[in-house]
Parts: sequence; C-alpha cells; structure tokens
Amino acid sequence: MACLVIPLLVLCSGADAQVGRHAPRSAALAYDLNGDGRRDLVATAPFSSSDAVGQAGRVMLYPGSSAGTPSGRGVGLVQDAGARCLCSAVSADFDGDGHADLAVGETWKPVGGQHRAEEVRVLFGGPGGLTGASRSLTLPVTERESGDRFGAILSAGDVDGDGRSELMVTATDRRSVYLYSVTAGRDVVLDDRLDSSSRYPIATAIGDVTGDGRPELLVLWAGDLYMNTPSTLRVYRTRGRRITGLLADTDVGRAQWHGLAVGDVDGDGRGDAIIGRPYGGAGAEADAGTVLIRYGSAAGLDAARSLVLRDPGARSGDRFGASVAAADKQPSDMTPWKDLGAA
Ligand SMILES: [Ca+2]
Ligand SMILES: [Ca+2]
Ligand SMILES: [Ca+2]
Ligand SMILES: [Ca+2]
Repeated sequence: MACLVIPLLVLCSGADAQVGRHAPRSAALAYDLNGDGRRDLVATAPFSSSDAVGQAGRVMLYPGSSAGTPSGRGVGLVQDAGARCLCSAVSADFDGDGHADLAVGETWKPVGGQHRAEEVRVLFGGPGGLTGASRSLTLPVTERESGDRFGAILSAGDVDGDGRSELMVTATDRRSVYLYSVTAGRDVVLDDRLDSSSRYPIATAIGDVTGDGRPELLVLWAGDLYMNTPSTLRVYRTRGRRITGLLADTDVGRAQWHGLAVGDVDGDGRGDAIIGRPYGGAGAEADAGTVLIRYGSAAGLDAARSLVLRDPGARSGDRFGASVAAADKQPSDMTPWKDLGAA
C-alpha cells in the first residue's frame, strides 16, 4: 500500500495506523463513529466553553457523507466540565468487537481529588455507532504528579495482532510513554526521566517500518532547546505487547518537531516515518515549515535515504508540517511529490 503525506491541522479521519504486508485482523473501520460505514471526522476543541458548563474541553464529530466530504454540521461527542483540555483523540477498535471506538485524552483534569491528574477515556462503539459505554485509563495513584499531561498524545495500532488495537499514551511532562491494552491493562512503560538529556515525548506512532508484519512503536523525543540536546526518533521492536529491542535511535537535529505518522510513501511494503517541523529556518523562510521522511528498512530506518518536503509557495510563519498523517490514495492519481524540493 502506498501512502501520501497529508499535512493537516485537524485530526485525520482516514489515516491507517498500521501498514505492512499483513492487514489488521479487526474488520472495524476506524473513525466510523456513527456506524454508517463511512469514516467520520473528529475535531477537538481543547479549551471550549459554554454558558451552561463554563470552560470545558469538547470533541466534535462531523459525519462522513457519500460526497466524500464530512457534513458541515458537527455533533458534540464529549463535553466535560471537569476537563480543562480535551487535547487529543484517536479511533481504533480497542475491544475487538468489530466496531470503531474513540479514545480521548482529558489532560489537566482532576482525578481522585488530585489537582491536574489526567485520564484517557475510551468510548466504545457498536453497530449503530458510539454506545455511551466507556472506560477510563489513569496512571496509578502512586505515579500521579500534578501536571503530568497524561493523555496529551495518543496513537493506536494492533501491536500483538490479536484484533484489538493497543493504545499508546504519553504523559508528556512526566517524560513517559505507555502502551495500554484497553481490555488487559498497561504493558509497556518508556520512561526518559533518568536520561540526562531531558528529552520529552512530542509525538508517537505505531506502524510496521521493517515490513515483517509486526508493528513497531515510534516515539519522537524532543530535545531541550536550553540544554542544546537534539531530538531523536526512536523505533522500538515489539513481540506480543512487549518491547524487545531498540531498532533506531536517530538524531533529527535541534528543530522543534511536531507531528509523526507512519505510511508507506514509496510502496515497498515498509512503513516510512513522516515527521513535521513547522518551526525553524531563518529570514524569509523562518517558521515556513518542512516535513521530513525517513524510510523504513528491514533493520529499522534506512540511514542512507531521507526526503524533505516543502510547500513551494510557503511563506514565513506558515508552519507547514504542524501536523501530519498518511492515507492511501488511488494509484491512478498518485503524484508522489515530484514537484517538491527534496534533499
Ligand atoms: Ca460514519
Ligand atoms: Ca470496538
Ligand atoms: Ca492487540
Ligand atoms: Ca516504505
């Protein structure tokens, strides 16, 4: 499957979390959250407010249509007066029942009386769409600290191939990433707090970059600008729901990276890492933005090949690459960035 890179500012309804030679076992259509067989668009309004509930994060659903574009009239999925920020959302079939579910990160929410402890709420789908049933994921009480930003970044993919998607959750300010099975609990903890480089997770993805049919976990660890530490993209090999090795630890420079996605851009059966760099540059190109592609290989990431995408009409401050996603497109209309600058 070949993919195109899509820089975007809202959550993409059509992105597949996994690529590779083996299709996911679940028949669920991710992001079809009203059960009509079409993918829908989910958008978060992190700091929404209303007269009724005051400041409250909000998640909106814009149903997909036969015209190929979502309805302009959205439906409120979640509005939580206790959550100061519904910052993130990702859809997959987390319980393996064949219907799409939605995970929402509710950061800066008081849980158990602790100020600014947070949770991830998983909303379950059924034949007619979201059912109202949900499950909450939180850090254990002994691990919670004020301002962890647990749930700030979410990504999904079926890591162990059992037909149920796992959920990768970052606690950004705790400098930790977790892998959850929504039905079985937490399996993996990636903790960078002991690393003197002071990196923190800025983006995550689950995808098969080696092409062996088993997805890897990808984490973009952002360097500390004040400590002058570079950002690094790490690729973790998995077996079952365990990490069994570090396949790549790639210095991607001191730029302020943002988005991360995995898609098979060159169609070789291996997922490629797509990362956005909306900030950086100088003069007329300051903060115009670029997107970097690092190609997957049997060993992890191909050290010899990369591609830099730029918007040919970009101006200073455009922040191209603020968010990225990958989606399949018909081969007949593939135009793989032939007019864009490459390096
Ligand atoms: Ca739908
Ligand atoms: Ca489900
Ligand atoms: Ca699974
Ligand atoms: Ca590839």
